Amino acid sequence: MRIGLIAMSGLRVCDHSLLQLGLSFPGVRSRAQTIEALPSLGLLTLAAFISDSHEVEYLEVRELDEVPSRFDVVFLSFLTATAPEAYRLAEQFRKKGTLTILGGLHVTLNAREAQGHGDVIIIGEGEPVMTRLMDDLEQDNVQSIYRARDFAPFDFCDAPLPRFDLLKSKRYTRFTVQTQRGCPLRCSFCASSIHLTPRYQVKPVHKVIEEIRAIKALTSDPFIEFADDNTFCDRKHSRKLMRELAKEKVPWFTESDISVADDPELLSMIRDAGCRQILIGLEAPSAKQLDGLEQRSNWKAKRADQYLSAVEQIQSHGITVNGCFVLGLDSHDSDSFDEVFDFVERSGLYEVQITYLTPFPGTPMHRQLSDEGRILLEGAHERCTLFDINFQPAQMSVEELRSGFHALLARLYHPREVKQRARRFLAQVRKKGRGRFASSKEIPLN
Ligand code: B12
Repeated sequence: MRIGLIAMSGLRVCDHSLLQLGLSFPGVRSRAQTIEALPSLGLLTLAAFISDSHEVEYLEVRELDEVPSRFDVVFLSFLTATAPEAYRLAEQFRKKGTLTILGGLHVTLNAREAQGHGDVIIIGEGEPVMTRLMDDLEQDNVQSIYRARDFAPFDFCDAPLPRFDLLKSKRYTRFTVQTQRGCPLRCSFCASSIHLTPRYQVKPVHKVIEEIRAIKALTSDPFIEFADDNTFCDRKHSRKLMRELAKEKVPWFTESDISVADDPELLSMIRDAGCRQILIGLEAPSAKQLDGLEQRSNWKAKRADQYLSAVEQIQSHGITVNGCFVLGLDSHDSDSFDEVFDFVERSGLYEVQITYLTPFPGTPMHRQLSDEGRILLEGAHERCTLFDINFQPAQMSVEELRSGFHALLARLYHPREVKQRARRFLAQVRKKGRGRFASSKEIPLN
């Protein structure tokens, strides 16, 4: 069989004024380029289950001028924002007689909808299903739906090496590697891997290192982005991973919760292992605003009073923090924009990311807002970009949220602020004498 793996990568934003505004700022421009540059780890992972007797090709959707006829089967991987595009593409493939298989987070959360658009849909993680799916394809006995939960649970100890070699002829310099899946926290808006996996699990360290070496074999100076939700929850695993990563000498970036700041020894190991930046979902600057957001133990609200000291602790180790804030929470009013700006000023955060509260279909947040009649356009998946509004805020009009967001973005990414944040980061590093940067020119941008 000729099998095409098609990734719907790239930045998606409907609000073009924001795009123009955003793209004129340095931080946002570099992020947009970053987003264009990452291949789909999901598809490369699935490819590892396809035997050599088949021809496999990995393609980004932007590489397609027209829908190719050369494939017998295509695997389409997409997120909510790209679901409408993916469905249109699927329709075109099916018209050409290509068997079209759909999977990923959006399909998992919206299986009934996806069923109408593909010949086959996969619900949940791909790994448990792939062996059976490939057998069925080879025997011309494919089913219309496969659910990961009907198969033996996937264990990261059995994780195959993703087929990074399929990217050989392309010029990628950034790659994703997964060291863990799932998250012990349950934030109401989260539309990430907690919806795929039944439990939090970590990948054996030797497997992570094997993946990094496979990437190093492709390109001499790769940048690694860990496709994790919360890398350092398992402290024993983290220490072992950092020790081994340090030997590989690759720069990397990851996502974590704030508790990583509790462990200075681990922070030193993280820095020595090549970490350039940790992205942390702070979500909001105060306990009042965070109340109820994390649904297991209100963890984020309980941690809010440690935010400032935690940022300083991490950054003083020479690791930049990218603090992420969500705008449009029910506790937010027109003062909230200034509160975020003031917090960023006080914290010395090196990097900031602001996004709108986004009700991804299939999440508790979406169900709540839908029940309250507060979704503006049901089914408008293309608005699930984190940079477009599709809900009625509780204490503001949609226009107030939008204009407050735009103004905050302009303030945060003003070149003067960006420079000042870099200066403050260096000052934190020098004060503690634990980092390695002599001047802002040396700060390694992710
Ligand atoms: C790396 C990453 C990216 C990369 C690469 C995306 C890609 N092509 O895979 C880039 C930078 C391009 C990107 C872009 C965007 N992203 Co992004 N991204 C991530 C991140 C950090 C990791 C994803 C990952 O690689 N996971 C590991 C792989 C192994 O898992 P997986 O892809 O889910 O695949 C598994 C299964 O889903 C399944 N599977 C997946 N596809 C298929 C297909 C078939 C046919 C089958 C059988 C199975 C299958 O099998 C795989 C193995 O189990 C997550 C957050 C996180 N920490 O997880 C956000 C995340 C996925 N992104 C998100 C968003 C919103 C976006 C953007 C819309 C942002 C924007 N405004 O443009 C765009 C959308 C572009 C798109 N592709 O649709 C949201 C998505 C929420 C949702 N449910 O839609 C997340 C969860 C972050 C968040 N803040 O909530 N992203």
